[in-house]
Amino acid sequence: MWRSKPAKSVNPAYLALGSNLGDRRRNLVGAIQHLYAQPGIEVISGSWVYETRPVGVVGQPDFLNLVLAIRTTLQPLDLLEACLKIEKEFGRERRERWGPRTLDIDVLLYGNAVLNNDRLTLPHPRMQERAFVLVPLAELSPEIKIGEATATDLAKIVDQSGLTRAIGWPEIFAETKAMQ
Ligand code: GSY
Repeated sequence: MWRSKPAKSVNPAYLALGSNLGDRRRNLVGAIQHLYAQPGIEVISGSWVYETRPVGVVGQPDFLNLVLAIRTTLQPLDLLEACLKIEKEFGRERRERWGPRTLDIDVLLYGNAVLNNDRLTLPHPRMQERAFVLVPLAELSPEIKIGEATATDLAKIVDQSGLTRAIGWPEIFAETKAMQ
């Protein structure tokens, strides 16, 4: 008897992108373009791109950071793999744990999933301390919960002094489309 395959579930997720080496804007636009082209990922929207002071290793260049809202049929580890593959295409070498990078893509949230294994922790373990993640996330989804608190509540209590709005999402979206 012929049976149709069960439909894959579609899950909301959030990705944080950052770059502080090379042509940072081009790195982000290129990464977003790759995400648009990725089967199983639908990019829904993006935050402002922020110019941000580095957290962790000081003395490295400032970052450009943004957060993307996506919908995906990929399972969390497959989504992570897809992000790592795109990072690799942009020549990222993991030279220094907290050091400079051409492109970083972190999976922040995947629906309400709570996961803790050697490859992926969800929600992202350091997102609650990072203004460069919380501020753009709160912009996209003010009420989204990270544990018990909303992104907006958490964004209010982190130090936002190293963040400046640099490029609006419509401009980045247009550049992504022009690249195709
Ligand atoms: O974990 C992301 C890489 N990263 C960043 C970043 O993306 N932005 C800022 N401002 N500081 C950072 N430190 C690290 S590590």
